[in-house]
Amino acid sequence: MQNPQSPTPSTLRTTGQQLRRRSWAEPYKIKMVEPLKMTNAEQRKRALIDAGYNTFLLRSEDVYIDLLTDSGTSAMSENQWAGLMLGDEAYAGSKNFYNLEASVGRYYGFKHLIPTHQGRGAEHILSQIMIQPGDTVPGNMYFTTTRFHQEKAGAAFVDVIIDEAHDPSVELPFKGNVDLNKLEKVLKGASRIPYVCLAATVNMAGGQPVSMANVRACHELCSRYGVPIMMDATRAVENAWFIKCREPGYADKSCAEILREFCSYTDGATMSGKKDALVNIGGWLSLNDDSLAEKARNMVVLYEGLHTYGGMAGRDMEAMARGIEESVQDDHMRARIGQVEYLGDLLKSAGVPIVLPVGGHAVYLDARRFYPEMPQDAFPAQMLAAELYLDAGVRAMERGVVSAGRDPRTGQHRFPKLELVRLTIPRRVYTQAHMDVVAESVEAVFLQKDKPEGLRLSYEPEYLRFFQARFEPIS
Ligand code: P61
Repeated sequence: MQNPQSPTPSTLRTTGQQLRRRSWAEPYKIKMVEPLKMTNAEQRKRALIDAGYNTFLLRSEDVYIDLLTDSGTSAMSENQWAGLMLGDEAYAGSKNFYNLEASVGRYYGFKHLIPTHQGRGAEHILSQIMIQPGDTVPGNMYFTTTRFHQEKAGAAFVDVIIDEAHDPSVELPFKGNVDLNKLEKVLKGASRIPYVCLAATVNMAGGQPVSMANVRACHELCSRYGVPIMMDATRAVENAWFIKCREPGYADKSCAEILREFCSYTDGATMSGKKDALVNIGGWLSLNDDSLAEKARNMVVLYEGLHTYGGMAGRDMEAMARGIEESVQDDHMRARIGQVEYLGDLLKSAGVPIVLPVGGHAVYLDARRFYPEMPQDAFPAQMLAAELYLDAGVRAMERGVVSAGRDPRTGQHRFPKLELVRLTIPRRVYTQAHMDVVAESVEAVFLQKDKPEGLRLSYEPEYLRFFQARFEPIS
């Protein structure tokens, strides 16, 4: 798919007087570096066994290129670091809270801001104040922590994303879209729907965006049924960038303008500041409704902290206020999404099976096509993430049957259609050369002649099992 916005070609004259087109480069230079430890195959094998074949349980010092997540792993700017020194650590009414409130109001447009320690803190509070046992919450594909809090509050989650989102090979510009027919069916049929949960972008589908036309249509439909839309705004700026690049009528609008319009079709949002907002910790819940916001403020003091810090230090709120402003800059987004696209293009041209089109924060490998013979209950994606680590010390994340967990009613594995491994790119951290190394390693693993048989669970925790589960090889 052509991305009209990504290269801003300038022309450079070479000595031969030929015109050569150059694509973009990052809009920053590197001021401080963090050394990486190199390991050999024997050390990695030992580390993997110690970690029970779970990349979440590896020590980060044993990892060469860490693509586990883009969550809290971004590099902050000099402006953000300077902001840390301006932390006002008063227990109540920190000036940094008001800066954060202003920044969220300006760029996202919501009325009330309730800070939380990270995204799941906001999800917990939202679920507790809005959901009653027996409710139904429709959403455009599940996310692990989001669905967990909805189910814990007594709701059943119903997936209303378009069917194509479950097929890694279908190329559509807005594969995160809600299927309006599916949604209307749920709106008509379910006894009580506290809200529709709309993620932008959709993490588990491969970082796929939602179009402006789709969120507008959702808004119209939900308004008819009197049901609010609560957005998962974790990567909404990346979503806005895709709208700019792919949706007719938005090429000349800024990312910031698009984000405001998108949010205007929703009634509130949960946010993990650890992604788009370029900070290492923090989150928030935003609401337009006054009485709901009052309930949330009552809850936040129980679980997070006072309503003017919600689990964050003053300095962290300042870094996030500044990070939000940087996150909506077009030059930043062009480089951010461009780097992900670069890795995706390398893998695509090497014939490696990936989710198409390449999404916002990560390239997703289709583990089923790496190991076509392996049954899903031998955890192909978990196995693939382990093999990638063994090959070159690249850490990735399983996003398949392990992440999907067990159905709380039947206790059986939930078998998702997508059995993926996520190569997640932290913001402003790695170079193009790192991406080249990753692509070579993934290709080598794809071409391996001796395919592993898979894994079996040796320890399974009760909640969100993928974080702490342990495995051993079947053979
Ligand atoms: C991630 F393996 N994401 O992608 P918190 N919504 C969305 C997220 O992506 C998200 C949260 C809410 C993580 C961290 C993580 O199964 C996992 O600030 C779209 O992490 O609480 C987090 O935000 C929650 C990794 C979370 C996982 C859950 O890597």
